[in-house]
Parts: sequence; C-alpha cells; structure tokens
Amino acid sequence: MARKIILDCDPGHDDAIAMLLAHGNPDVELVAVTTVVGNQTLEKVTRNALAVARIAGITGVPFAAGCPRPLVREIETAPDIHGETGLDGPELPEPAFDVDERHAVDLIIDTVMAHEPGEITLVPTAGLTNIALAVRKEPRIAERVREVVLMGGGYHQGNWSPVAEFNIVIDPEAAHIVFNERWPVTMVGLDLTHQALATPEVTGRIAKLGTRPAAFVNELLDFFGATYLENQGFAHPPVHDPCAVAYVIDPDVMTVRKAPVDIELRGGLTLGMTVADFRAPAPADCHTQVAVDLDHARFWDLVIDALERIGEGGGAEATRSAAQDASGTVGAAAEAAEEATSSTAAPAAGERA
Ligand SMILES: [Ca+2]
Repeated sequence: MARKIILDCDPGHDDAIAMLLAHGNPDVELVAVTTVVGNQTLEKVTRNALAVARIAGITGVPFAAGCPRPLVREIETAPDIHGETGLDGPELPEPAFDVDERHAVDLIIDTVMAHEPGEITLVPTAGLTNIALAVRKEPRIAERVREVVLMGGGYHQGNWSPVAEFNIVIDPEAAHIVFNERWPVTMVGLDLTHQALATPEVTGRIAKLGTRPAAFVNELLDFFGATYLENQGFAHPPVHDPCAVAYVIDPDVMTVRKAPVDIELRGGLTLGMTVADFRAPAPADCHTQVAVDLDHARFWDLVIDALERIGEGGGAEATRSAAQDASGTVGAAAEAAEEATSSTAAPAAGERA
C-alpha cells in the first residue's frame, strides 16, 4: 500500500521536484501539501506550490498555507538561490485551485488525527516552523505520525554558515522542537543531498521525455544550476528535497546511520548546527538517524520514472500563459483566441491583460 505523506515545503526549485516525485510515484500518496516561509515569503511559496500542482496535474489534495515567519527569528529568504519569485526560471501557470481555508498547522493536525496511528509520514523540505507548531498545538500527533523524514541539516557541512544548513538555521528553535520529540526522525542532510547532483546525463534523460512537466524540471534545473554555480561553486546543482521523498519510497536509495542529533541554539559561530553524536554505539532509545550515502543512479531513476508516469500532467491548459488565463477566456473563445494568435503571430486582445 502506498505510504501516505504530508509534504511541508517552500517551493523552491528542489521542492517542486520533490512534489513531482511524490505525485508521480505509486508507492507514496500525497495526502496534503503545506507551505511555510523559507526560500521566499509565504505568499510566494504558496503560489508556487499551486502552480506546480497545476503543471503536475495534482487534484483533490488539500494545499494549505502555514507560518509567515519563524518562531523566534526574523524572516530570512534565499533569493540568491531561488530568485525573486522563489521559483525563477520557468514561466508559471496561474493556479487551478485555491488553498484550503485551514492554516497548515491545522491541516497537518487534522490529517494525522483522522488517520490510524502509523499511517502518516511527515516530509518537511523547508524550515520546521509548521511542524513544530503542530506538535505543540496537538502533542498527540507525535505518537501517531509514523516518522518524520526531513530535508535539512548536515552532520559535517553547512551551506548557510560553515556548519548550518538553511532549513534548520532559519528557524533553529522549531528544529529543536522537532528533533527533540520522540517520533522517529530521519535527517536527510547536506552530506547526502550534495550527492544528488543533476548532471548533464540526468538532464539529458529528462529532456528525452519530451513532456511539459519534464521541460519544466529542466527549466528549474537550468536556473538552479546557474545560482548554485555562482553562489556555492557547484558544477552541477544538488537537488536536495526529492531525496527525502525518495527515502520514503525506497529506503535502499540511501544508507542511514543511527545517531543522536540535537540543534545548536546558542553558538556564536554554530547557530543552527545539527550536532550528531557518532560515538558508538548509539543509545538503545535513539530515535534519530542521519542519511549518509546516496545511490545516485537509483535516485534519479525514481525521479525520471515519476516524470514518465506523470506524462503531460495538468495538460496543455497548464502551460498556457498566465495572461491568457487572466483574460478569462474559456472554451471556444479561448480556442478562437489561440487560433487568432497563431495565425497572426500577434497577441489577441485578451492576452494583453
Ligand atoms: Ca525546500
């Protein structure tokens, strides 16, 4: 049976690919998508999540917006990596549906409590603000959640500081809450995700699929690759967030090691560091583990297989320009407008909106 997951994200180029992987793979089922401030403002990442849903053809899954700022710290976003929109590069369609009326924290709680214990896996690929607040608001979710598989942290390296990773350091207090709950936590950190490189061989395989969602992924990787080269010195971009989804789908895609992990909240140089204790043996009650080695080929096979299954995703209507959507033309009128555009190579009146 497919594993049910809640994806808590801040799209974000790699979040978008994580969402596509979760949607396209038959062994996981997206039961909710929640957003949180991170790579960009809450408003922007929520809009991006809905746009990705349209491209992927995700329907019938509630999306909810969560926290607009971290628990304690000021907002810190990542425009140098993800651009001003949070998803710079491809042209994004207008969302096909609106967010759920509930706050993301309530959607998470409602979803976990409505399922049997052990049914829901939380997959956070962003700052941990929503998850921390959810478990504070409804502590019973800690024993009902099957496990938390998160992208964040790193036991030997950082990216936002020498030792801290972005998702953790933007809300270290939230991370502290999540890592100190008694639920099983798998930390898919930079040590692992820096192995998930989108090499030219990978983007070549994606291009061969020839679908709109596949082209969208390569447009994301073009932009992401350029910013990662400029800002972090990577020849090929590391595609972090889908690694967490991949672990839920197929634990053999990576090796893991049990180790206590805690979050540094006071260090002058080390704020937000995920401090992993590798002194063996790990205590019997250790509930945290860290991802170590990725099977690169197996990982990208999963992503490409998911894209193949998605096919054209939301279909042609998901790729029409935002301006055309905004004009409100539908059905025959939209077709007529499109025909007029293609025959005259000039924008139809409605498209200038
Ligand atoms: Ca993310």
